[in-house]
Amino acid sequence: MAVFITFEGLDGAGKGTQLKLLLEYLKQKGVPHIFTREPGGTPMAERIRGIVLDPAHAGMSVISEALLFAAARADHVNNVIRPALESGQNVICDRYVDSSMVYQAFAGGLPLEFVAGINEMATGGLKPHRTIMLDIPPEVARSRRGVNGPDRIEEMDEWYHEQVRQGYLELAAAEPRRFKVIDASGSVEQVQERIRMLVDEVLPRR
Ligand code: T5A
Repeated sequence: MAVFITFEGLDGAGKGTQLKLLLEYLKQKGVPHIFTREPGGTPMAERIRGIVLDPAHAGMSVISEALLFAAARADHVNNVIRPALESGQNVICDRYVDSSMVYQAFAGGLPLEFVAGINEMATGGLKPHRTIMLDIPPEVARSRRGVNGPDRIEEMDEWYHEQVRQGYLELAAAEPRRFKVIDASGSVEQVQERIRMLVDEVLPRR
């Protein structure tokens, strides 16, 4: 059976850097996989990504955010993630439902049950086998963030990003077998080594 592995963390935690290295590793090992991301992964979901992250939409309410992320996710799960898993491809995904739980509920203030409920509908209850969160303090994440100018959510204040981090740690404590937290303040190589161990643990034996 193929596995579904998701990556989480604050903006700038280093997911992009680490995922690139992980994908090279999986390719070298000959592990069948696809890589995808949220928000996005299908043409429709990529268009929603453009809307929801656009700094021009500064006044967007958190409820609109939650519904847009869930709408994008429903399309992504139905058209990319489930078909890949059913055809035996392991799925590596940059962000998933946990991002909505921490950004829109823990930090955004929506009730946790509401965000969990719309995502249950959107995904048909599909959960990752493993989630790896790259953990760094918000100030380190901010200092690492891109040169391309912040998106709408990156522009939120330090308090917001601290709530996101605390939300992740609570989710990890509630589901320790699925949800692993890695200290991402180490070197790129150290973090990658830990990621590979956690991924190898859940990959199907061949
Ligand atoms: N969102 C998303 C929600 O609110 N709800 C949802 O349901 C979903 C799905 C998406 C945004 O949408 C929000 C969350 C996000 O705000 P995104 O465009 O997908 O955002 O981007 P991010 O996930 O935020 O990723 P970024 O590209 O901003 O950052 P990364 O990928 O975490 O970091 P990366 O690898 O680009 O690294 C940043 C810099 O740090 C350096 C890198 O070289 C790079 O310069 N770096 C290191 N430096 C020192 N030591 C290390 N170990 C380093 N690792 C990386």
